[in-house]
Amino acid sequence: MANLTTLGHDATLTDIAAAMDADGGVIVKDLLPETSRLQLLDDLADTFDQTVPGSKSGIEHWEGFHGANTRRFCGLAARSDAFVNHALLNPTLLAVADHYLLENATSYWLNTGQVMAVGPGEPAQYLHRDETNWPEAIADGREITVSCMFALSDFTRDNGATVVIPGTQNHPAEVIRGAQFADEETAYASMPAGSGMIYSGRVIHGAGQNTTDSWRYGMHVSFVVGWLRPEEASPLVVDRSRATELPERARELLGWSSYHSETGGRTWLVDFEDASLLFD
Ligand SMILES: O=C(O)CCC(=O)C(=O)O
Repeated sequence: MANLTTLGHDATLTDIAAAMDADGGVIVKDLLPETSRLQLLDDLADTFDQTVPGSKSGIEHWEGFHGANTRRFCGLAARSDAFVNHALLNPTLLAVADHYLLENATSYWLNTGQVMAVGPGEPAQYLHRDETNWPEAIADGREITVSCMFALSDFTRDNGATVVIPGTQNHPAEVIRGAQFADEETAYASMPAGSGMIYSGRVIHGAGQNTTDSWRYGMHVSFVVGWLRPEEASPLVVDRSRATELPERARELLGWSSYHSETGGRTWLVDFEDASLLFD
């Protein structure tokens, strides 16, 4: 079995980037303060209870990906201040996103904030790369998306801890949807509740098999370069009145701001102006 490095809450960006460069992913303990983790569980409890396990897509390939006994839902910034203040604006995660994504873009935004709760008896998800969502944009050596899987409950090998294949972030750029690796190449993001596994959009990974009778409660937060369209249409969910209540940086990350490329291109404007001016 392979391993991922586990770092403490006070890990520096240098430590985190060194582990990510080596393996494609790194576990940071206590990435979420305990009070925020409990608040998140409380804020999301009703939606969790109301969410029917399985895929809403109706598309065979996505049904397999989403899992028949996995509960998924988004719109977390609309539902929880704790999500905004401690996950979306998590300083460690933003420092990592700055480090990898600002090499390839002048800004980035939220790709998705998503509960991924793997239920009892769920088989392992097929292995994939997150960047596969933008097949037209993938390129060797270029990071377009960075993710974090926050453990809202303990993650263990038995309950579906994320499976990661360290080193595969350096394999050639190609669409990966389903791949096989030997046991000795495979790591499991086993981590205590409150930890986060921060990982490259290029590393091959997937949800593990849950052989227990309880739920593995994960929350995925990912960012994507500002010149690509995110998976989740955040500004259509976090409406303007909710956005007004949020810190400016949170609003920008949720799409209430525009993209300005280094060479002068401008997109996602409101009547030729930066979308953030709506709040002036
Ligand atoms: O739930 C997990 O551990 C990973 C899931 C995942 O990678 C995904 O659905 O994109």
